[in-house]
Amino acid sequence: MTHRSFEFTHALCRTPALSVTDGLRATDQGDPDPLVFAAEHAAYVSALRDAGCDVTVLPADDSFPDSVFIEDPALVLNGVAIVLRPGADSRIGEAAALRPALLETMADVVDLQTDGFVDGGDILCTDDRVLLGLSARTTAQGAEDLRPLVEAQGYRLDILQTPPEILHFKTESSLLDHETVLATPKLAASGAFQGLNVIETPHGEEAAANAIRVNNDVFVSAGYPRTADLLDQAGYAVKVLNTSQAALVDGGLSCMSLRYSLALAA
Ligand code: CIR
Repeated sequence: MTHRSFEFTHALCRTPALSVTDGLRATDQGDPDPLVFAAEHAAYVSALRDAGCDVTVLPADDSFPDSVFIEDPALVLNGVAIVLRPGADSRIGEAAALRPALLETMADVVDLQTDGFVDGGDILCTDDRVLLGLSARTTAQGAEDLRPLVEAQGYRLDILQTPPEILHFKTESSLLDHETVLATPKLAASGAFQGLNVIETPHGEEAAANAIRVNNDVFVSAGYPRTADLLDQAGYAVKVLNTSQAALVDGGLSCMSLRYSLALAA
C-alpha cells in the first residue's frame, strides 16, 4: 500500500499553556513569553488553514507545560491515532490527557502498550515507511512494541539511531516530498535516509531542518534565509513562520500539530 505522506485534510493543535515558561529545555536561553508564543501559534494555525487543513485547536492545558507540542504524545497513520508513551517524566501524562480529543477527531484510536517510551517527534513518515529514531525519549522496547501497530496500517517500521546530542529525530529532519527529506548533515551522515534524496541544511542553519510539508506548502522557521532560498530554488512553495518562542523550549514547526487525513483514510 502506498500512502500520501504530506497530503492532509485536518490538523489538531493545542493552544500554548501559560505554564510553557516551565517547559523542558536542554539549555536555558530565557523563558518564552506566553503572549508572543500565542501570537506565533495563531499564525501557525492560520498557515495550516491556508494550506488546506481543517484545524481543531484544543484549549491550553496548564498542567502540562509542554502540551503545545502535541506531536509527541500521538502518531496518526491513515486517520488512526496511536496514543504513544512520551519519554519525559513531565510529559508522560499528556498521552492520557490527549486521548479524549483523539476519540472525537480521528477515525479510530489505538493505544501503544509498552513499558518503554516513544515520542512522536522521533517519527518521520514517508509514503511507505515509518522512520523511528531511538533517542533519550524513545527506547528500543517502545519502538518494538510500536511495530505491529505501524504494520497494521500498511507501513514498514525502520528503527534507527538519533545521534546523541539531538533531542528528537525530527528536530533535524523533515519530509519534503515523496522521495526527498531535508536534514542536517549530522543526521544525514547517520545513514538514516536510505533510498531517499537528502537536501542538507546549510552550515549554521541546522535548526531549519524541522520544517513541515503540508499539501503544497513547505513551512520553514524564520531566521534561516539560506535554507528558504535553497528550498525555493528546488521548486518548493516556501512559507516562513516565526517559531522564536517554541525554539526557547526546544520546539519547532512539526511538534505543534498532528496532521492527518480523513478523506484518504482506508
Ligand atoms: C520537550 O523537551 O519535550 C519540549 N520542551 C519540546 C518538544 C519538542 N517536540 C518535538 O521536537 N517533537
